[in-house]
Amino acid sequence: MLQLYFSPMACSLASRIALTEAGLDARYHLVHLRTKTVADDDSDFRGVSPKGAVPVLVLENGDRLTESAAVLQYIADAKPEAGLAPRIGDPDRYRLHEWLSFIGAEIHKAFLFPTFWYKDDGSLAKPRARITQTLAVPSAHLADREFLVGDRFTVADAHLTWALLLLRPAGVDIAQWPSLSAYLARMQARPSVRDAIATEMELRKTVPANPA
Ligand SMILES: N[C@@H](CCC(=O)N[C@@H](CS)C(=O)NCC(=O)O)C(=O)O
Repeated sequence: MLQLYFSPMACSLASRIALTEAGLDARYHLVHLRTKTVADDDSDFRGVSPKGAVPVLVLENGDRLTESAAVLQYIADAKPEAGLAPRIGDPDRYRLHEWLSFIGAEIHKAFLFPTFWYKDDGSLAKPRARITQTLAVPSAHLADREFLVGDRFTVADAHLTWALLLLRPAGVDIAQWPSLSAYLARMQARPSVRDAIATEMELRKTVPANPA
């Protein structure tokens, strides 16, 4: 069985959504990110991954995969019939990769990560200015599309849904982009998304707040 190391409402939420959409069973291990400990047994999370970051997906053969873009594509390819990623060789597969990279680098690492880890210590003015420019890209793309890639839900949508959810606590009101607000509402209406959020919000009450 696959295993996912996650932290409540961290970027690993996208992997939980993908696993749920794929109908794949998995064992979930909660990680405390600030102390880098695994809640199961208080062990050092860096022993699982030296990166000390979630998500970590433990594969059936025991190998450990990190990086949301890789983990999400692995989950999609583990259940191709769920259609969570275009097949390899389909030109849209590169569009999927394009979006996963954009969300991971331009929204997560360029904005959410510093905002949640460094709080507002005066160094965040530039990322705050830039995020408006960044979000104009998916906003324009989604103005006349239901999903990021093709005409069905993919793991890129799982990733963007997580990022949009975190923007509000990061101080960005996405109401200024009606297509993004409408998209997030559509995504939150999906049972997989709703269930994943409900599970992690419940767990979040029991653990210290997580950075992004
Ligand atoms: N590039 C990685 C970033 C993963 C990441 O930064 N995860 C955050 C949670 S959203 C984390 O675990 N941070 C802890 C740390 O970096 O120390 C990915 O896309 O998966």
